[in-house]
Amino acid sequence: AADEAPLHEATVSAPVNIAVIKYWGKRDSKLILPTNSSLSVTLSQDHLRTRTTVRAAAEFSSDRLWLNGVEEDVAASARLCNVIATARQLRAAMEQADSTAPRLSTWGLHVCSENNFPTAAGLASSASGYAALVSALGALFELPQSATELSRVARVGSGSACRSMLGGFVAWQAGTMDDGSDSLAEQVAARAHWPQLQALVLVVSDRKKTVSSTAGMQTTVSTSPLFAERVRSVVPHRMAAMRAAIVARDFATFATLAMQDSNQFHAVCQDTFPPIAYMNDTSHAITSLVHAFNAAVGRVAAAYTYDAGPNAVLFVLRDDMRALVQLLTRCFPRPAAMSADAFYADPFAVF
Ligand code: 2P0
Repeated sequence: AADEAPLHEATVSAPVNIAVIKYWGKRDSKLILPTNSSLSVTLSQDHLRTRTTVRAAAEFSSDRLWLNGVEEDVAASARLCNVIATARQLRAAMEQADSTAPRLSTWGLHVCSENNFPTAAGLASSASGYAALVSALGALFELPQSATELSRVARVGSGSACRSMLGGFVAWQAGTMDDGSDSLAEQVAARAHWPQLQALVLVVSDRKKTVSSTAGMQTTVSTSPLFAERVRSVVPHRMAAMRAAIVARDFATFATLAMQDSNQFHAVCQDTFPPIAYMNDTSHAITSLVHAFNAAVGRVAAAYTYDAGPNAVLFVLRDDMRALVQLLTRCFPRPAAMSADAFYADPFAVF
C-alpha cells in the first residue's frame, strides 16, 4: 500500500566555523573559488548550528525551502539551485550504476532549515546553512562521497560553508584548478587534539550586516592594493605557521596569528574603495581589552577575531577562561537572557 512506502527523508545538523586565517576574495565567483587558502575552528553544535531536514517525493512538483519557518524562493537563488543540481548529479550517477535504487534524483525536494542563532548577523549562518543542506542531501541520497569530497558541493553554496563540513581545525585549500576540483576542505586536527582551547562568542550586535561578504570581497579584489599583497606574500606563510601552531598546541603562536590575520582582513576592508567598516567602537574596545588582559598576565593568553560584522570571537585556554570572563562581565554587563557562553557586549560600555 502507498502509505507503507518508505519515507525518503534525512535530518542533519552542521556547526558554524570561525576563520583564524580569513577567506576574502574570489578568483571565480560562479564556482566560488577563493584567491587564498583559509583555516578555521569549527564551533560546538550546542550553541551555534543549523538543523536541516530534506524530504524527496515523486509527487513534489518543485523544490521548496523554508528557512526558520519562512519560505524562500529556491528558483531565485542561483547558489541553492547549483548546490541541489550538483547533489542530484552525484545521485544520478549512483542510480545509473544500480538499477534497483529509487530514482530520487528525479523527484522534488522539500527542505526545512533552522538556525538556533540570529541569521545573517556575521555569525556565519551561510556556512552552517549550506553545510547542513549538503550533509542532509548526502544522507538522503546515500552518497558514497567523504565529507571532504562533499565540501566541494557546499563550497558552491557559500565559500566558508566547505569548512563547516568537518569538525575540529579545518583548512580550505584554495587549489589551482579552474574546475574547482582541488578547492576543498581538509581536517588539520580533530577537536579532541586540543580540548583545552575554548571559544567565546561576544554578541555586539545581532542586526543584519550592511555590506554582504559576497559584494564586499568583490569590491576588495578590484580596488585594494593591500589585498593583492596579502594574497601574494602574507597568507601562504601564515597558513603554514598556523597549521604548525595547531599541531604543536602552541597557543601563543595560534593566538598571535589569529589576531594579526583578523587585523589584516579589516585593514584590507579599510583599503577597499569605497571602504568597508565591519567593526564598530565596541569591537575596538574588546580588542583593546584583550591586549590589556595579555599585558596584565604577561603572556598571550587570549585572542580576538572578527568576521564581516562587529561580533567578536575570543580564543582562550580553559585555565584562563575564568579570569577572562570575570574581566569581560565587569566591562560589558550582559542581559540575563543570554546563554552562558554567549556574552553580550553593551554597545555603550566605556572603559
Ligand atoms: C571567513 N568570511 O573566512 C571570512 C572572514 C567573512 C570574513 O567567509 O560569497 O559568506 O558566500 O563565498 O563564505 C564570509 O564569506 O562568502 C567569509 P561567499 P562567505 O570566514
